Amino acid sequence: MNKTKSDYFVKARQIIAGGVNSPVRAWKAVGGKPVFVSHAKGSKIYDVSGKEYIDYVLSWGPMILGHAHPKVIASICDTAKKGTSFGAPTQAETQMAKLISEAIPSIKLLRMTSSGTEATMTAIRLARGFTGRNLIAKFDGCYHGHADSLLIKAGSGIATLGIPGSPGIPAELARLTLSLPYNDMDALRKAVKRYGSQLAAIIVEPVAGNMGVVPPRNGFLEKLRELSTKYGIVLIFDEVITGFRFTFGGYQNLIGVKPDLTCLGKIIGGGMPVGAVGGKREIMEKLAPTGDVYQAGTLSGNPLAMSAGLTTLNILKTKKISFSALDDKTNQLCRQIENLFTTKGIAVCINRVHSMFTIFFQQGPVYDLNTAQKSDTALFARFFHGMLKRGVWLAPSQYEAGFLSFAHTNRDVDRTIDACSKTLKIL
Ligand code: KE4
Repeated sequence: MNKTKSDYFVKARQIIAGGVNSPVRAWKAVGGKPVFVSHAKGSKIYDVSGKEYIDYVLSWGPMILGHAHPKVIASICDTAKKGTSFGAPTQAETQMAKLISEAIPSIKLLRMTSSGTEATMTAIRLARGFTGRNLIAKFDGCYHGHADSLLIKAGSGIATLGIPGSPGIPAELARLTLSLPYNDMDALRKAVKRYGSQLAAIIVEPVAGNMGVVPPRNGFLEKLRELSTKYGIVLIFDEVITGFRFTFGGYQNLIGVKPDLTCLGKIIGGGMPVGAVGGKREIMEKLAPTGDVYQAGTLSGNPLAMSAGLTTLNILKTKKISFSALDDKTNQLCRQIENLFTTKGIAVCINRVHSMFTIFFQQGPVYDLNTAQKSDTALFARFFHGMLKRGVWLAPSQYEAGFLSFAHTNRDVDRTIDACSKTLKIL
């Protein structure tokens, strides 16, 4: 029987909350019923009816080599034959920690987790345990996973303490998080002047990807580093998206700003469940069992995730891989899309950092959450569906990042431009 996609979603919603295991997959931001996927290979993803799409979501970032890379699949299969989880140390975990530490020198000691959320949650607890302070600061529009202390909205004024970003988070806890405007140096200075000695940590996406792509302004991260050092605040770079996305290392390697702790995820797991937190030895040693800051995980450092991650990172480390070529391809795509919109007379602002990008449906510039939210999300939704119909799978939200992989070809770019040109005719 030829099931329609709505049948799959109807069935899923009967037994899975919202029909999905992560909210953004339900396509609430763009409307319509989500496409169900059957498989993926390289730069392509296929729905249950067999339709092919050029994939710019890449599972929200991890699939930088493209889907089902033969060496990654082989490593998972070979590893699985030897058992899938032991709950005991393995050499692969040591190899992973060594590889990450060599790639990102600020990471002297590391702890694996099974998600980015666990990594950032652990980093916050570590910073609080290390400093003995309770307050933390984040930035509006940055997402660090769904731990209570990080699902916080900005308070009414710039330097007022946070309010819960979701029901179920106690106001008392929310008040321990300050949420500041991204890229706003004055707000940062004022907040640190007022709360500096009480702040355990400042956590930031060094390149924001969760309000759409928003790069740091010149000097913003350097100022963060300077103020964190001055007030003894633990500076945490959330590199869950940016880790190994732009170079064989973190964004920190490119700008020469060293955080005290770094959170990783996505790419380091090669598509398997993964996260990691690492950084200064004196902080990381606070973690149980050497220290008394508790953290644990049944599947942390899981053999399959280590195998897929090590294979992925070792491929990224080879000279055959050219991150600059990936950047050029992404630039080529974005420039051609921009030209099409300009010719059509529709205002878009495309933010691109290396191989991640967002097409904001507005004049721009977009440099923080407030400016990002000026976008025409209804027009974005129409564009999303128009591109989907023409075989191009974009992120189903204006406030997400698009990604290219090393499997994306010039022909993929040409087909995407063609789909864009045809979509603009009906937009
Ligand atoms: P996970 O718990 O989803 O592995 O990682 C949380 C996380 C932490 N930090 C950053 C910068 C992140 O972007 C994420 C998760 N990213 C989202 C998409 N932007 C994952 C997609 C989803 O939530 O389904």
